[in-house]
Amino acid sequence: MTAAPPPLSQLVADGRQALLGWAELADPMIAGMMARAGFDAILLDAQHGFHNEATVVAGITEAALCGKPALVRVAVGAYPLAARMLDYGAAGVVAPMINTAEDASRFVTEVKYPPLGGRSWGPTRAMQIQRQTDPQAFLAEQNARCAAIAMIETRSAMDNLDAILAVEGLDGVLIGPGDLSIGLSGGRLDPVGTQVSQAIATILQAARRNGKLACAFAGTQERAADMVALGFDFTTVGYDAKLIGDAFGSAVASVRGRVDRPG
Ligand code: 3PY
Ligand code: MG
Repeated sequence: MTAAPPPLSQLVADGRQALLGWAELADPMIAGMMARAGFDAILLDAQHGFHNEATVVAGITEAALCGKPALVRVAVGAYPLAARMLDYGAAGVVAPMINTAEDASRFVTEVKYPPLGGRSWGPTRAMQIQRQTDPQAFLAEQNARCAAIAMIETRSAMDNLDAILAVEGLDGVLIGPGDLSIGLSGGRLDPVGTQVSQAIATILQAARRNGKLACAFAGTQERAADMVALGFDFTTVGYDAKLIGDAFGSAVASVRGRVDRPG
């Protein structure tokens, strides 16, 4: 049997930096392909991506087959779903549009067991994914193991950054550069512009100050390399629909280029 997927904290121990495969497409085989390709962890996107509860269960299982942990991004305000994703065996949950410390606290309450939070007990599948057969031992390590990650992607979140990061039980932040650019500019999508780049530096410093994980969404390989160079713990490298679409496009262009070549 493959070893159990490690917790996210282990992937970034001793200053290591992890790459996060971002899966919008709901076929669980995508998660497996990403895991085999070398991504350290996989995120299944149930906000803008096409994942539902059944495909999340399958995607987490497929990643676990390769010994890789899977996170799930839930929809805006869907805090109660966080605990359900963890019951399915997710290593952590990403909550979009966290704007205040109150938002972060409500989210943490769903992710952590008492006394830190209010998560309800029922981890049949999560115990299988973690290869844990002792319920008390499982319970004892979950609050440290299951990550609550808040997306910082609005002007309000920037205004409340330190208060959000100070929430006990919040493990880290993930920057959403698309929404952040729209919010900061008052309506322009510019995820790699100067305004967002400055905000990224501010968020990274604030995460470090508060001892929390710093995660970046990067839409391209070039941008991902920049985020790794800045020191982010987790960085995405584009996302499956774009990477696959690009690969199709270059395959077609390559064949057409050979066929159409004069002489
Ligand atoms: C954003 O850029 O706003 C994101 O949420 C990344 O998916
Ligand atoms: Mg967003």
